[in-house]
Amino acid sequence: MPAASPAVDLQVGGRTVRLSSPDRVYFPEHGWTKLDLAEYYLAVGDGIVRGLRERPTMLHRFPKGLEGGKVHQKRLPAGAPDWVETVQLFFPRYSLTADELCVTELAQVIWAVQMTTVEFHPWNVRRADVDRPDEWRIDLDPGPTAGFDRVRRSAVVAKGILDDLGITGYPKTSGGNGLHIYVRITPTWEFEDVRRAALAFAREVERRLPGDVTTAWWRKDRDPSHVFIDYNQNARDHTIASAYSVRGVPEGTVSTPIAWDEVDAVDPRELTLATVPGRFARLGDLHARIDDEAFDLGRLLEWAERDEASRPEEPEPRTDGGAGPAKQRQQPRKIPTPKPDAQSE
Ligand SMILES: [Mn+2]
Repeated sequence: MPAASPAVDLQVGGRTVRLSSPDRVYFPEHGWTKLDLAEYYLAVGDGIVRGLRERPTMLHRFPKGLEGGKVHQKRLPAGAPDWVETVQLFFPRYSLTADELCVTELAQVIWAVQMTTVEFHPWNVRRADVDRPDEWRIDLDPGPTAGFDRVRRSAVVAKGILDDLGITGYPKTSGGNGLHIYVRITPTWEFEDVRRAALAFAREVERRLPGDVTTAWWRKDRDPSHVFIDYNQNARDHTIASAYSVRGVPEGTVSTPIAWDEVDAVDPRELTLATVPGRFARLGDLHARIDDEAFDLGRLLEWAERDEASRPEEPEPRTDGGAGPAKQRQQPRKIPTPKPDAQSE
């Protein structure tokens, strides 16, 4: 047995990040190591920083590689250098605060990799206002027997509705079986209104594609061959993997920005930490313009009001940040209690 590999020093934008155990295998099926992971993030540096910039970010850490199990970590790991920035969040349900990683430069991403992070899960807010999302996330989750063709069709219809609204959406693979579409919005509305807008949008997709799409929250109410549009990803304390985040799965897939004209042909399984750097070098960041314009949810909130007048209220997930009064949360109302990410990929 060779001795443990010596640490390597990585130069990242004027910082030095020491990477310990660089030869530790994280992805056994491919033999990809911790150093391979760090080099992946260096190769897509502008992209991963754009996906995380100034957002509270939860870390999915794998201290012993994928085979050793995952740690979901809100708080910044101990021992961070002073240039690793954080943002403090308050979790009313526990009356606790947590200082989460808040990326402003690539070296902080690489430091998180040193701390065994594989996946980055940012909030849909930035630190300037952690109560008002600046990102609406359209999460297309295929049911267990839904083929990817259904996801493609759902995405194309979603794009058509966005076009009708004059809104630009930015698609990416989820790194699993689904697709995400991100929309930059003005940080004007609180989580609940963003969620209402997201539900109204999802219902419009469902109206146009009733044979492919569902918005039913309860799994038992869903056709497993349909695509669920998970509007609750826009609720407080729900996070999904960022653009360019590697996923902690044996294939090392990456949540990868794509162009709209790739929706019909993309094979998400081919977008991995081994292939995405070459693609990034060729195409650049396909989400590079996401911050150019922020959109308004006014029309969607009108749709929400219309829907709410004619349909029963959809359940809200209980989260760490549940905003309602305590007595309301204690009512024996049948509300879902997903852990963040529990029903998503
Ligand atoms: Mn999803």
